[in-house]
Amino acid sequence: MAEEKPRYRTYTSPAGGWGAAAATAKVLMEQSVVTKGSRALLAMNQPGGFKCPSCAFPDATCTRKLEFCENGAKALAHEATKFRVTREFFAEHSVSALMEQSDYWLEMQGRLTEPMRYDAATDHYVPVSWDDAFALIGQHLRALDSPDRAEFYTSGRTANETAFLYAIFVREFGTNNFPDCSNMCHEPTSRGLPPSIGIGKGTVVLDDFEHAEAIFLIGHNAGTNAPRMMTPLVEARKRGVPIVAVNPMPERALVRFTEPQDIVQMATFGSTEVTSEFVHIKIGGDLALIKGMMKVMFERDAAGEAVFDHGFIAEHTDGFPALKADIAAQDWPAIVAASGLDEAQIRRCADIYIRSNATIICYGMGVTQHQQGSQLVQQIANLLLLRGNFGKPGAGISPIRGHSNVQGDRTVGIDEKPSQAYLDRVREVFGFEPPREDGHHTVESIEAMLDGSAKVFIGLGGNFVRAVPDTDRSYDAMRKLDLTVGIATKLNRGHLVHGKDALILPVIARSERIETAAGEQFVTIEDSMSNVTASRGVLDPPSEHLLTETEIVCRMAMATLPDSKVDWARYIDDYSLIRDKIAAVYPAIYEDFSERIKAPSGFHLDIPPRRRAWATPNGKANFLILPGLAVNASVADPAMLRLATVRSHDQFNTTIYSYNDRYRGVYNDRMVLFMNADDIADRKLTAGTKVALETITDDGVRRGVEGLTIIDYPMSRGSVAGYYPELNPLLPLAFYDKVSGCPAAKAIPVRVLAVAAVD
Ligand SMILES: Nc1nc2c(c(=O)[nH]1)N[C@H]1C(S)=C(S)[C@@H](COP(=O)(O)OP(=O)(O)OC[C@H]3O[C@@H](n4cnc5c(=O)[nH]c(N)nc54)[C@H](O)[C@@H]3O)O[C@H]1N2
Ligand SMILES: Nc1nc2c(c(=O)[nH]1)N[C@H]1C(S)=C(S)[C@@H](COP(=O)(O)OP(=O)(O)OC[C@H]3O[C@@H](n4cnc5c(=O)[nH]c(N)nc54)[C@H](O)[C@@H]3O)O[C@H]1N2
Ligand SMILES: [Mo]
Repeated sequence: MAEEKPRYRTYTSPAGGWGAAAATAKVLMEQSVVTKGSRALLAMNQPGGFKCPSCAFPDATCTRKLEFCENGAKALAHEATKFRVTREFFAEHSVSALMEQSDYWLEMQGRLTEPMRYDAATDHYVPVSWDDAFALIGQHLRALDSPDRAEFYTSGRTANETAFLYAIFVREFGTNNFPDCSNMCHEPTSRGLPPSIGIGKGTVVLDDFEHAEAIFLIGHNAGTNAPRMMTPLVEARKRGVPIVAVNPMPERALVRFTEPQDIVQMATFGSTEVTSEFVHIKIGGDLALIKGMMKVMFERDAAGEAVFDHGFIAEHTDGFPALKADIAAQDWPAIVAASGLDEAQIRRCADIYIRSNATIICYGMGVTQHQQGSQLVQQIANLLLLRGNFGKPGAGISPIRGHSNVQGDRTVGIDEKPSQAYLDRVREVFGFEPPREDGHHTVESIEAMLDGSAKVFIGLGGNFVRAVPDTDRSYDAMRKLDLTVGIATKLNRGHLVHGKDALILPVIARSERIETAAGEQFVTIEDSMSNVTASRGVLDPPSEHLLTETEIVCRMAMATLPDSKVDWARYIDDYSLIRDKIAAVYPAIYEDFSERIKAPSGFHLDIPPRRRAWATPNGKANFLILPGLAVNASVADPAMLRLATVRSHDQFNTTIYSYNDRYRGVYNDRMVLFMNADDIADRKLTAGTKVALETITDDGVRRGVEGLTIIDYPMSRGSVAGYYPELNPLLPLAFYDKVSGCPAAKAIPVRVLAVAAVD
């Protein structure tokens, strides 16, 4: 009998390489789309083709033969799948029965094929005509006593054209309630950076990686979540550029990587050591590291070394004396304790930073998803400002965004706190008065559902209930609503945890052709480095009953606003008319949109810090202070561990592609807890046993997750990790960054309970 393979085994090969090539082939086979999928992959991220529906990392258009990665291939294969969810499927399975199935099972059923309405009498979804679906939405929205009783969610796959119109529709309807996935993701960048450098976006472009003299990667897992980023990193490393990775988990691709598209490396089983300095930070310890590095800089400056760019600081910044005072107030024992690092390593990091004349700092969810994520992002900007690392080649700040168009959606109006200037432009261009008060972000929208003030939820993409914190309370919140609408490609839990009335509206996906009465249409997206490019699908949609997202938005508007000032019907067929309106509302960045988008590699939106121009109230870049060393509320419990919820290599957010996490050596299981050997021993536990986790809070709500298998993993001490969304029940809704509204999905205070002790 064949021996069963262990579920947990250390992955010793380099990341990427043949493992990635094999995984690409496997997922195309699983979804039965080998020929169709392979053909589509050739058009991915190519001029005239479509943009990868996975992450937001830019592609070096025109310079490489193929521009996709293993995880882009998974996203495509799952979108192009041959499996279908039909009316017969819904007739066979009640909603209660579907609730018993896993997220993975729901995903594997395939593409949605026609609009469906929930029938409470039978507890089944039943077919509904598009006309009746829109009529139901219009009826519910018009019946509300205030437009603020509706919540309009957006997930970041939505293209610019659709997101722009959705923002216009919702504002003409009368609210700024725009909870969106960015609220849970890089909102600390969008809100934290404007007071600091005058824009809530990254300042580097791909070309800067070729000129950088040092690269810092703080709190993100590029090999899994932005695999195309490995190419510039490997190239920089081959040039001898120091790469510092700051992470509580020694992520495999940060250590060793084989370029799947480097034929020589593939053939020779070669690989590149990516990180020159691995910084094994405690979860939540980054603030202490950054302040420690600055402390070294102030010490060396005091000793007469040329450490700071004094000319830049004098001409371009404000707040340097306050920063100096704040750094002087931190002592080494506290810095070492809060970061979990040796003083010597912090000094090495500072030295790498001081020696480099052009530094890029990249960061992800390990930085943003903390209770003071926005202020932590500001400290990264402080560090860069000290050496004038803005507005020169090879330098700048580089948030690694998530969804392919999450940045673009925000640029074109998905914003619960819109600027008055934008609202004025909307009034001028469309002729209605938009609401001026701030709306709800994601956490506030759940609070409004819980207190009964919200009545309607419309989700343009995404899987809201699985993505948000406090799963049990969020399910209750959703079930109180009068109407929930899921505009989606795939069935997900968000469609099963629903309001009294509920609709599932299936859409044409990114990789598919959009044919309208005006001919073939394309959409545009903005990547993480502010490049705007066109995306044209190449595949046939999976069913003739699907609509485009744009048509759905227009028809929701037509059904809701009979006296609308906007000629919605025109935009259904001709997307260039939408782009003309985007240009009219945003003349400074989108002037001549329709012309400029004709360039094969699109165009770059203006980022003023690249010119050392600062759109802040004082016209300077500002050093902003976060006193102390902690980014999360302290907890006085000696048994406490800090939990980070992370993605596996085989998922895209709430979409689970498989139960494996190859680079971390986990197979056929997602209910695991990554834990340091000493932390396991201290608790008299052993690897392989099952435990429960409980959140430490004082709000009287018990939050626990049971059945987690301990994995002995090289985590930093006091830090544990497990998978999102399975561990979302542990995240208290109240633990969020008050500047940006971003829920803390990292550094949750938890204790481990031996299973026998649970109940
Ligand atoms: N294949 C794939 N690609 C994706 C996604 C996906 O799910 N699958 N999701 C997309 C989306 S929406 C996003 S936002 C991005 C997310 O991409 P990432 O930002 O990489 O997201 P996470 O998986 O949450 O991983 C965060 C990393 O931060 C580390 N970390 C945790 N806590 C801390 C801390 O306190 N300090 C530091 N320094 N590090 C910490 C974790 O160990 C982990 O390596 O990826 C996008 N791309
Ligand atoms: N604990 C914890 N929670 C987290 C995070 C974390 O790190 N830890 N990360 C947060 C982050 S960074 C993010 S971005 C959010 C993600 O939150 P969401 O964006 O809401 O979630 P996704 O899983 O990306 O959404 C997947 C669904 O989108 C639909 N979909 C896919 N493609 C399309 C399309 O082209 N059009 C339409 N209309 N629908 C489509 C499919 O039906 C699919 O089921 O989760 C957040 N939640
Ligand atoms: Mo994200």
